[in-house]
Amino acid sequence: MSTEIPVPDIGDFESIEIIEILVKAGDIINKNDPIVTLESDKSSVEVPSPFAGKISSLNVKIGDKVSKGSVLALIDNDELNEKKKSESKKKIEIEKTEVVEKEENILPVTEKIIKQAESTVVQKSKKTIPKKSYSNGNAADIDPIETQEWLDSLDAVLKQDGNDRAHYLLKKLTDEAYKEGFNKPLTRITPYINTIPPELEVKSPGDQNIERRIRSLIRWNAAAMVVKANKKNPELGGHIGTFASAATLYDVGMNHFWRGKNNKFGGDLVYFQGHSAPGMYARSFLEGRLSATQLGNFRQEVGVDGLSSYPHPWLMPKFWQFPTVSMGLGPVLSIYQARFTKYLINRGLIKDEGRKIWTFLGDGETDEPESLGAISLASREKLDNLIFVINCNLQRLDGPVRGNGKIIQELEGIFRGAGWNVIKVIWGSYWDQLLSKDKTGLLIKRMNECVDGEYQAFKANDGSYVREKFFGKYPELKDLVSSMTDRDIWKLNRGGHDPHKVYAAYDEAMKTKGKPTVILAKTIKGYGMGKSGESINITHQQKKLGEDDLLYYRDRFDIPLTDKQVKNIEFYKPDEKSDEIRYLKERRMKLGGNLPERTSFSKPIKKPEKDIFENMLKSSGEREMSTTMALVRMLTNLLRDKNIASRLVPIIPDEARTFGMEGFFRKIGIYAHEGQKYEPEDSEQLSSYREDKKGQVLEEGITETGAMSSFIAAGTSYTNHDLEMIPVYTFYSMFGFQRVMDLIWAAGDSQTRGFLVGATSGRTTLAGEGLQHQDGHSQILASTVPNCVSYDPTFAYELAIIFREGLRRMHEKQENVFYYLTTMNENYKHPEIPKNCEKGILKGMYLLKEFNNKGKTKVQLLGSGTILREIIFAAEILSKEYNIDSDVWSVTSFNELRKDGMMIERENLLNPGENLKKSYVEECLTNREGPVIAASDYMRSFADQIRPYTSKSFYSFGTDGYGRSDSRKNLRNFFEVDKKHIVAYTLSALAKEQLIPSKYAEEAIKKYNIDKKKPIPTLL
Ligand SMILES: Cc1ncc(C[n+]2csc(CCOP(=O)(O)OP(=O)(O)O)c2C)c(N)n1
Ligand SMILES: [Mg+2]
Repeated sequence: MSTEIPVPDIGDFESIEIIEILVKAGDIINKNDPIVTLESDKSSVEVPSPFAGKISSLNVKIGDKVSKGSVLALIDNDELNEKKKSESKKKIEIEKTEVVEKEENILPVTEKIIKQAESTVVQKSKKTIPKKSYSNGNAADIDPIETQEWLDSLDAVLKQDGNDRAHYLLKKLTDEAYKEGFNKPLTRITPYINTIPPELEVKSPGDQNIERRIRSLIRWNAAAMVVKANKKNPELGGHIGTFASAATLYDVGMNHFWRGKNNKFGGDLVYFQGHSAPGMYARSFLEGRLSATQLGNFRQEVGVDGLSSYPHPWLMPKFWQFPTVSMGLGPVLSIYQARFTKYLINRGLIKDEGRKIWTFLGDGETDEPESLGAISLASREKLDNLIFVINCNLQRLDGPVRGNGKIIQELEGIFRGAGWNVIKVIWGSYWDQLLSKDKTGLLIKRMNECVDGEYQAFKANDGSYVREKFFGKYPELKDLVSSMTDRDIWKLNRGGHDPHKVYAAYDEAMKTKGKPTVILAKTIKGYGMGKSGESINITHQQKKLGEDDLLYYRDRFDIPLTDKQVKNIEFYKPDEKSDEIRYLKERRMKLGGNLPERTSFSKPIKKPEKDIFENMLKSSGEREMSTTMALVRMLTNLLRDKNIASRLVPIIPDEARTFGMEGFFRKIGIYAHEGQKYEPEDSEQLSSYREDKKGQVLEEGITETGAMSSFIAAGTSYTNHDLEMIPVYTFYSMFGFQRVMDLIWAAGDSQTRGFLVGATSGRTTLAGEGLQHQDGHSQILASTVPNCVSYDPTFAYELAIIFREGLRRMHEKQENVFYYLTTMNENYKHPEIPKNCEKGILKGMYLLKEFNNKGKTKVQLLGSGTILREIIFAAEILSKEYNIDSDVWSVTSFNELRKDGMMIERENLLNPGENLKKSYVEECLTNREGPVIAASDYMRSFADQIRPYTSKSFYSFGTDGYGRSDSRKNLRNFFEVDKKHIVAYTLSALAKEQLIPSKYAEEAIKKYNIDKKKPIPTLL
């Protein structure tokens, strides 16, 4: 029995054209296999078959217009049941093999390595909480006896029934209080003490003496590296204070937690705080990964084997993984990295090995909106593979981060409010005894009331100052420390410098499930630098230490160097056989490998066969479409290529419908880690909003910063996950480079591979949207990024040739470039690809048309993007009405032409005695007649870039100035890039060149009503 396959609900559309038929009579198909592709001027979607079976007949052909309910084909039901049965069997088999494969893939050796790594993480031993004496720490307590009764009850519950029961009761109490009208929200901020009480701390299995010695050596070498460089040349700069404050935070991770990448395990990913780079180099030096010469060449990268100022994968491609020094980028990039890791796992593309992403940032860095702006995504997506460590040294560059408040408390509230697990590491072990000895509650009270400006001052002074200013405020507290010397008081350490506290916090973070963790560690900026730079406002900038300071630093950290060696600022590395070096190497070996280290073992992706692009190379006939639509069509085709399909990562910040990409929702699904818990209101429709745990589209919501971070995560997957992915991030072109340029720069530094697509581009093409939407400069911004390859194509075939080459370069040849393509929303017909133009399309220009029949005078007309069409119209008018011949060039990329021009010019200048080489622009134009007229929908400087590479007179036109709303026609007239202005300006240019009399130009200006008095649009 045959069943009809009808067109499902396609939303608001009627009479939509069939542009492709994907099955024929006799084909046996699966459920959801595409039958036809429908295309309106707004979107392109495949219609899937609702059943499996054998197509018995097709009822439509290409070019037919269909609406909801139109019958596309008949499918044979007899086959249906058979097919269904075998399909479900097959499915079970597939599922089975997947599961089996997954388990088998985890080789016993891998398990061993993972277990070994985990075994360094000691399991928490259950300890009983000793009875605490609660007391009146709150001066506002009006009935201490009643308070004590409540506290005793709590104590009893905690002892008998544990934390969960206590938490339940507290919640019940608060809920009840709210019901009764209690209107003071309970704070998300806990007292200014460590989150993990000493009794619950998991102890480090490490040898603390050796670890301290190693840490001291790293401290010395890191500081020496900066001082040495600046002694050589004070221009070089550098930072000592940042790493000095963070050394313990890094050391504990390196010795015990962060697993390296090897052939059995993917490795943890660590985003190091940019300014702490010297510390990472210093450790690598001890590990034997960097030489003393390299350390001596810190911040010297020209002509010597030196080290980058900060983490730059571009400059140290085997070492650094993530560029983090532009503050705020590390945090947001790492959140999306953690999310992308889960995406790959949920899509079944990589194994879940329990890898973690660790991110280090400064407390000052949290001022950046990028640092905190995406933290809710991390908890919403339950990123328990993500751990932030915020080094709260209370200072940034100029002074305190929150002199009048407490940054740790502020951040605790923000992160806890956003749903993170917060672990505060404020006080070191020396405080434990004092805290337990204090029966008055005043110590916590005093800790709570002091602001960061005071805490900074305490550490800039000495023990007696702390005694007087901190403990001295309450006589009870003064008594508490009366038996301690000033030296003892000075020794009261901060949590972030205490390896035990740090270990316990990291251990807890590793075990946290279902949410991300932030560790707020209190430290001292410039720790150990003494009077020259500890906890003082100028610490951040301190890069020169005098001899006395260096000697103090050596003594402070027991570095076995003589005075003379110190004065020479020598690095220190103990013998390979020393306990320290053996210990350090053994720890890394146990943890599976080096860190940081950048490698890639990904396999190249074969570029798709030509036929995937074939229908884009043909004429669209009478059909009009935009290049954005052509792109969507191309991506739909690519999803049929077995090598490419699963690797495509379409990324969109809430604009899929604008770009006609909603067809992807049904076809490949929107990634959602929890799947879809609701039936979408449009579930009956073809482009229903379908969320799926295995979904492929990253629908980011309205965040270009987030979308760009996803682009970088996907585009660097070849190194971070050894798996090549192909991100295609499509955005409103105005909200791309202009909005997230710093991230795009970081994408270049990270050697990201992928396609950025600035859709709805061009200052006059996006007509109605106006000033803040109309982009006339993203191409120029793109030209500033060295490894960004950019094009502004006009026709579908150009786009196809460029895209295919992009895939070849990035994924077959594995070149570290990324592409920027501008596409438009203007509909027009697309011609068939002319012969022999592929090379020109890729190089940046090719001859599209010649008007040769008229004779006397000729002009070279160059057009890019949509303005090429104005140029073609202008060429026709010049030929028909003025007898002027022209060569019309399609310029696909002024940016690429400029790169070629620069290169050739430089080569010629470097080889003065040799025959001059021709730039590609010259090659194209030398034997052509007449001046050059070049125009685009971008600022004039876009076309101006090639002016130096031709000896011809050159006139460029573009859209300099602010955009505004109006029709395309009016806008092109306003910006003087329409066919009329091009005709008039061409005639004027020819007159200036004395090739025609000026009266023709004057007449044209009059004829086209061009107002000579109208100011240039940049002034309007
Ligand atoms: C986007 C950006 N703005 C400004 C700077 C300059 N800068 C470098 S370090 C620094 C202060 C950092 O303070 P914090 O985050 O607290 O780190 P710390 O050195 O104290 O650990 C500033 C302003 C930068 N690197 N990036
Ligand atoms: Mg700081």
